[in-house]
Amino acid sequence: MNDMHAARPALDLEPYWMPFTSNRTFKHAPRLVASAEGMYFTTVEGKRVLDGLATLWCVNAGHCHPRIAGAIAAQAAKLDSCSSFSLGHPLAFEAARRIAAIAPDGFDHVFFTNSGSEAVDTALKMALAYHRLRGEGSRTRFIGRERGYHGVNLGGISVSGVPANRKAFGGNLLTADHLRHTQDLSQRAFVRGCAATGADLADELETRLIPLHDASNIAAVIVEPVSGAGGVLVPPAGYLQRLREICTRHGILLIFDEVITGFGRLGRPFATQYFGVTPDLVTFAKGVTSGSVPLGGVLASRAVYDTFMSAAAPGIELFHGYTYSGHPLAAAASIATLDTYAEEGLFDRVAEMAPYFEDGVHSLQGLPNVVDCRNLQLIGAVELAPRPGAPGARALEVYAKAWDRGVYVRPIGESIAFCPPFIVEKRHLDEMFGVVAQAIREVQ
Ligand code: PXG
Ligand code: PLP
Repeated sequence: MNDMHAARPALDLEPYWMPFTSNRTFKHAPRLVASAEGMYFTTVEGKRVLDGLATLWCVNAGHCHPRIAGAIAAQAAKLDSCSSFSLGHPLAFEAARRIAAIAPDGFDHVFFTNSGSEAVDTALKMALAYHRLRGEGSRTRFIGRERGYHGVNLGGISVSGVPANRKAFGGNLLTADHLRHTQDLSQRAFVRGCAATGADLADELETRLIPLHDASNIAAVIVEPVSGAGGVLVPPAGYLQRLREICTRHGILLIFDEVITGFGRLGRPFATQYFGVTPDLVTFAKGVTSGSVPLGGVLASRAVYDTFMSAAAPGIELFHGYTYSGHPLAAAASIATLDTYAEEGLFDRVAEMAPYFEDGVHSLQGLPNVVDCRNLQLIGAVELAPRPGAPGARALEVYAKAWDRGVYVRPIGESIAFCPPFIVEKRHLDEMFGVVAQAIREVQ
């Protein structure tokens, strides 16, 4: 037997400390993917699995798109690395221009990071420095929202509202307070799109949090326009408008964390445009490269950017940046991704597929233990009643059964999230919702 046919040594799973994973469980029964194309993963055993979550809410153009893969390969052979600290390369500028071109009016400047978590911490730091430059350095407190997810860095978990992501890290987080989340199944369940009631939940910013802390101490409010990792919570109609009005009245910056909603998830480039509400800073990541190379960033409104350019002392305006900010491979990947979105009309496709997707999500109503179905454009979730004494167990079991039957979706608490790539077809949605329905029926 020559080497070509020798059995490969068994893969050693031990050294990799896996993120957001039960390492002790996973390593007994690993799920390993070898390759992917379009809507499907192929596992190391050769099984095809439909990707119902765009990997982790990011592969909007579908897997291994030849145009994106080709651009990355070509760039790796041409200029593999270049600093953006008092140096540059044309592609990073071009990527910023292309992103600003599809951003909401007035967002002309892009600061690059490598992830959504870094984008969030960057936006929080920009807010602090912005107020200080304007002589309002007492504005240091942030307002987030319960069930909000803003990444895992220390700034992000300070404003996030997922208890498990905060509790092990103690009391030394940034000073923050939190709005209530918008879910209330006694008032709003099985709603298609935005609920007609609940916008008044935004008012507690003005009736409770601003009186308590005083606006002069508050730097920014940060929310996801549609919260994703907190369980897919769609905002009530008018809710985001009210937050905007209150922030404006009190000189508080509004940050939209568009790490999931950015780059087409709601059928427009950003949720900002979908909802017609304009924040002061927008964070993004994921879909900017369709998940192919790590990249994130912050879009700054003209007023924020101009404040730095006019009020900062001569020299560096913002003492912040990452070794890989504006990395050539990420810049090349993002330009190719934006070309792909435009040429294939993928944001319009989201809006086209949304009604069929909505019907699929709501087809799960009436199955055992289903207490809610919700959706907006190409993001949705089904929520199950918790099993007494075993929170989250039902959703985890549905996830595992669906995987075994060749469909990947994500369990979040009691919910199962759906967030397919934009190239999804009706037959894929039939497969995804069919398999999940079967799994829900089987889970007790
Ligand atoms: N903000 C939002 C709104 C996000 O969805 C981040 C920030 C952080 O991005 P990075 O690139 O640092 O992961 C995210 C990321 C989940 C899950 O549980 C969701 C995300 C990341 C990991 C897990 O579904 N979203
Ligand atoms: N730690 C050390 C010792 C470093 O030298 C650097 C960057 O130079 C960092 C952390 C930050 O790394 P990054 O710029 O990739 O975020």
